[in-house]
Amino acid sequence: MPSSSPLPGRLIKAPENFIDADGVRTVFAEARSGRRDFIRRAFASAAAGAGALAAATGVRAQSNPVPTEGGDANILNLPEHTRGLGQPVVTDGYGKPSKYEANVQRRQSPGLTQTAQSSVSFAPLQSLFGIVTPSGLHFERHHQGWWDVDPSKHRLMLNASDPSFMKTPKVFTMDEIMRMPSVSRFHFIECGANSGMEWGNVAVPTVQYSHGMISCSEFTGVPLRLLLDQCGVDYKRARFVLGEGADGSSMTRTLPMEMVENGEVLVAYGQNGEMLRPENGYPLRLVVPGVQGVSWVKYLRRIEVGDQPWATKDEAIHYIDLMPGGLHRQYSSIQECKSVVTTPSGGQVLLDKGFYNVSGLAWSGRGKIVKVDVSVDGGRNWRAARLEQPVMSKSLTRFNIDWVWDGRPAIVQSRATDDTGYVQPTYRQLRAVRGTRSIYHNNAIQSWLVQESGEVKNVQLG
Ligand SMILES: Nc1nc2c(c(=O)[nH]1)N[C@H]1C(S)=C(S)[C@@H](COP(=O)(O)O)O[C@H]1N2
Ligand SMILES: [Mo]
Repeated sequence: MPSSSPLPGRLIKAPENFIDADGVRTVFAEARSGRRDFIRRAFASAAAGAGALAAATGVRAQSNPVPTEGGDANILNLPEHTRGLGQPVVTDGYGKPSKYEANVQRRQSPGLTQTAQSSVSFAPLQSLFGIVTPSGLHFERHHQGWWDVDPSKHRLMLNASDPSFMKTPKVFTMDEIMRMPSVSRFHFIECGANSGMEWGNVAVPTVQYSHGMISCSEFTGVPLRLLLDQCGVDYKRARFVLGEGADGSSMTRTLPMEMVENGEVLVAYGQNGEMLRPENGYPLRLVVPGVQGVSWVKYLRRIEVGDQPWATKDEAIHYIDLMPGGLHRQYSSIQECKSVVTTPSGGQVLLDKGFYNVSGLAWSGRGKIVKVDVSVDGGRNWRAARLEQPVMSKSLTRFNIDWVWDGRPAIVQSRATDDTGYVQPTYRQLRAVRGTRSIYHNNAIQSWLVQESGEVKNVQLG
């Protein structure tokens, strides 16, 4: 920030706890009785009550202002940690975040799902820096709960729907897979249903719930192509691949062979330098760059090759897009170019006029981000944000831009462009093609209204 700039504005971080245990029970009861806008109302009442209070207390602790006279006690009085002996090494064989960061948690959206086994937890995007999602904060989507699978007993089988498509079907142990030549790549995974609650109208208050079904990691594994080559696949005839998970959800998804042939699809065991977390498919999962999360089969136990798509339950009944004419789109798997401002974002409060670093994330399932424009006036004027390095294909990209808030209402938006030239659409443009009854693949421009009070609200422009 140049020294001539106004003072940095202070900001209350988004309240992380909206609802207590009682609130969650109420929301579940309302959901069961079929009331439609239960999520929005639950959030609204919770934010007005406990949430707002917690936030107000939180900001005092966070900002801890320097006194104008008499000196700063935080400098003048040497704290215990300067005078005493610190903790020894290996207090924790596996380290944890600071206790002061305990509020940064992945969270379930109250009332969204009826069971916690077939559910979603959202990553706290408002609290993260850069592009990597810490593994313990990675969003989760399980159709039938997660397992900690014993890697010594886990097997990956490769076979074909017709014996003539594959010379030698094989079974691999984890040990065999981990001894093969590996690659490590940064990719985002986004659930196709991310932002899905917002199709019809504004539904959730914070970026954690509107966009938190995305995460980005460095994945390590073996290109699936390598395993198929070892089995002697007839690529002329076997044009499709099926991945199958070992959990009770029978998660099975078809991939076109082109995605595998170019070496991008990985059979991965590594995530951010260590083994996958159990919640994310330990010990083996598919990494399918650019494609919606459901195809990233966890607890991967079988790959089948065939000459046509399988139309499994997760691609015939679920993960289809209802179009305005009443027809469904099927196999719409690529996550199109999208972005979101994570600060300032819904639930946060700007306390002063002045300088703010507007920061956010952009991504595209088709390649690299080449540009992110930011508007603070609801899309009338746009300025190009700085893209922070590294900018990688089918990965998250961090963007930042300076903004001086003059204290008047402002609508903050970001609009990403990828290297195919595709520009992220407005809600109006997206709904003109897709209608309002979809669940999946909502990549519309997100709007955050900064009110005169400084409170930031999720809004949609007509
Ligand atoms: N075996 C298995 N794989 C699965 C699922 C599942 O329930 N079981 N859920 C899918 C869905 S819908 C998504 S969005 C991603 C979520 O991956 P994560 O939990 O690592 O974030 O996993 C996919 N792979
Ligand atoms: Mo998903």
